[in-house]
Amino acid sequence: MERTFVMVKPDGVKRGLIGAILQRYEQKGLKLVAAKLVNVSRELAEEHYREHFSKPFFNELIEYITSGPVFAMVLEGENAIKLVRLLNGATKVEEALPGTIRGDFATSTTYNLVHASDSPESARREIKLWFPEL
Ligand code: 3AN
Repeated sequence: MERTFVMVKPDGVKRGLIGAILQRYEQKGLKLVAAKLVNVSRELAEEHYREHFSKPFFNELIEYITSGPVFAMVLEGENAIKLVRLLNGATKVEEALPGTIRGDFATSTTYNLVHASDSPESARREIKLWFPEL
């Protein structure tokens, strides 16, 4: 069994898509182990996205993720990390295929609705950062 950190970002929460997005993970057979609505501080945002610190879109990313509550969760299942990334779809909006969350609901690479850990190392780091009690 593998665990992954996933969040519905502020645009998803504002658009009322938490239920629709969570349904896709649950339908696939992934189990929700923890979840909460979080008002993200600048500090938490910068720590979460620290690998993007030097990217040109870093400031925009921090503004976006702190612009309203996010729905943070931990999902568990076999190959959970890979499966959630498949369900989310490609990062670039023009590459996100229909049938994926981004492909069906997102129209922007910046405002792309969901985040999910991309490796076992980032899953461990992100779960510890967002759910230290787990
Ligand atoms: P993913 O969220 O698919 O793991 P990352 O980790 O490469 O993608 O990027 C983190 C976030 O940074 C993305 N979800 C998106 O919001 C933003 N982002 C990534 N690439 C770009 C880009 N070229 N222009 C603007 N925002 C971007």
